[in-house]
Amino acid sequence: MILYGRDMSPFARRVAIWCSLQGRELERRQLQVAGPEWDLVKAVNPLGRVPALVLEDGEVLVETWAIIDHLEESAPEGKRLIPAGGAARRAMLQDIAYATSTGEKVVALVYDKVRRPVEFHYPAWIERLESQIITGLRAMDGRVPVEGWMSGTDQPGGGDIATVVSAEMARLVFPGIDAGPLPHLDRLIAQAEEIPCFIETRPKV
Ligand SMILES: N[C@@H](CCC(=O)N[C@@H](CS)C(=O)NCC(=O)O)C(=O)O
Repeated sequence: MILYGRDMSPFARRVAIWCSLQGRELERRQLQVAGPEWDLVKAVNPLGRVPALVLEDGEVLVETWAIIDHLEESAPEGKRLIPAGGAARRAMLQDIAYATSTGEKVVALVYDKVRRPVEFHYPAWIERLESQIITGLRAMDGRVPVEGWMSGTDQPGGGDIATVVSAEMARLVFPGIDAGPLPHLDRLIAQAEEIPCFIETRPKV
């Protein structure tokens, strides 16, 4: 399979880590959606967005949730990263939801604060995004257990992946955003950073 999207994208990085933890072979195309490489992304996803995953038979999947759905459905029982049902599944999907929503706000802030020329900044909107990132990070911290993985098993699950990539992205790109102490997130990130696929995909700013 071929994954389009850089590790700087928390969405693409999530798919890359997911594939790795499931033991899948993955070729990477670390293309930037802003700039001249956009045409190469559009050739795969007409909307010019990442991640896009090209399957072995050439079929293209877009949107992280749809890609993850395929990875989960096609994985053998012991390799699935989301529980099959019940309260555990519901909780993990909410872990993913909080982390993904926060990640979306971080990406929005990149476009509205970093990429948009200063004369076109809308300060009230930037302030709103920053406050959502802060409350999002705090909500994520509150969902991380005191020890172990959010999955409740001896290995990271889908919620752990989503939480770590969104929190790391927020810190790497906007180190000035102060959400106060986030001890559980700090611990989870440190734990994840002992696993090769988290280290290898850590974006370099
Ligand atoms: N809802 C999408 C969001 C993906 C997303 O926002 N990707 C960004 C890069 S981090 C992108 O492609 N931005 C370019 C654009 O939306 O035009 C998903 O979950 O896959």
